[in-house]
Amino acid sequence: MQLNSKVYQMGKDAILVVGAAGQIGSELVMALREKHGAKKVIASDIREAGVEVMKSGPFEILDILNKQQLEKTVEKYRISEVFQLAALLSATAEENPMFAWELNMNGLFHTLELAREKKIDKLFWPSSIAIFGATTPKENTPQTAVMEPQTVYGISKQAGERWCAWYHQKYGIDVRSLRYPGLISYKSLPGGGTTDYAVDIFHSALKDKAYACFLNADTTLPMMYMSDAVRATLELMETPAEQIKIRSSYNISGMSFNPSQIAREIQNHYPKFSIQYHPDFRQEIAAGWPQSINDTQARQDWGWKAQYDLPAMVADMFKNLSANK
Ligand code: NAD
Ligand code: AKB
Repeated sequence: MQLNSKVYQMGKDAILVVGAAGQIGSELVMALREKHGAKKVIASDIREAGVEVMKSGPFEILDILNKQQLEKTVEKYRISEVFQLAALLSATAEENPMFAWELNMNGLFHTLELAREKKIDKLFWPSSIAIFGATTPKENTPQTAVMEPQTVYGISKQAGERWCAWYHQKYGIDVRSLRYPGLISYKSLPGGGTTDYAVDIFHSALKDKAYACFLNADTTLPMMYMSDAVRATLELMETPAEQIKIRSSYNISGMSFNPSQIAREIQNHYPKFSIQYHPDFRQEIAAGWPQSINDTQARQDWGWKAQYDLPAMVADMFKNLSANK
């Protein structure tokens, strides 16, 4: 049964997820519904989400660029907390820079403004390792470092971080953020990033036993398994406000690997799997990003610790992808 048109009677304690049909949103919605109850978590997107999200609780078609529509939804469901995930990711943003800037910035402004107008109490907005650039130290990249992002996506995320910090400093807005690394998941496909190869490779391994990678063999990037990323998001949002020392965005680390290392790990499960390298424009984007991330501040402030390394992630991906075939 689809519950999207039903208005629930509730106190002002509901949660709105914007961009709920995407790679993160579709899993975050389910984790939030598990925790708070399905009726309290309103999924929204400009397109319908997958069956699991659509069938398990309320869903609204919502364009984050339409502030009025956003306000109406917040009022209708008595929303107190928003997770604003809608954005164009690094590869897609390079192909449509002006629209990427509009979506990535105005999506954030519309929700920050809702908080300033006291229409919501709390906001989560994700940043990315893309805020770093070629002049940033690549290994064990610190929380605070030189940041000269070379992509439209990275520029928008860096600017977004500064706006989050400014709204907190100026108006006391309770906005929280994580610099996600590349995320790997089996439930939905990624939506136009540079780290997408690390998800595509599993589907190709199962289907064709071969993969043509758009990055070079030795391009090491920070990555994280989705269950760690969702847990990090929930843990950050549940931390008492006084413990949150960083109001721009927290570095978080999961694992680091390059295409040849993940290919070798896949061969431990499927010895006939082969990989070829045909780098495209995404190679240049990846070359400007860090290789590993220092997340000391997140560990200190709210006890962050990743659970999945490369072998554990690969084993869990195959377990779930094979079960869902
Ligand atoms: P995604 O592309 O899979 O999902 C984004 C969702 O936003 C899509 O379902 C899309 O339909 C929706 N959307 C687009 N325009 C919209 C609009 N105008 N109004 C409402 N919804 C709209 O992206 P994702 O991977 O789930 O990423 C979510 C957020 O996390 C983004 O801000 C992204 O920058 C950030 N992030 C993701 C990763 C990653 O590896 N997936 C890493 C770092 C940061
Ligand atoms: C992308 O590749 O664009 C994202 C990210 C690291 O922000 N996965």
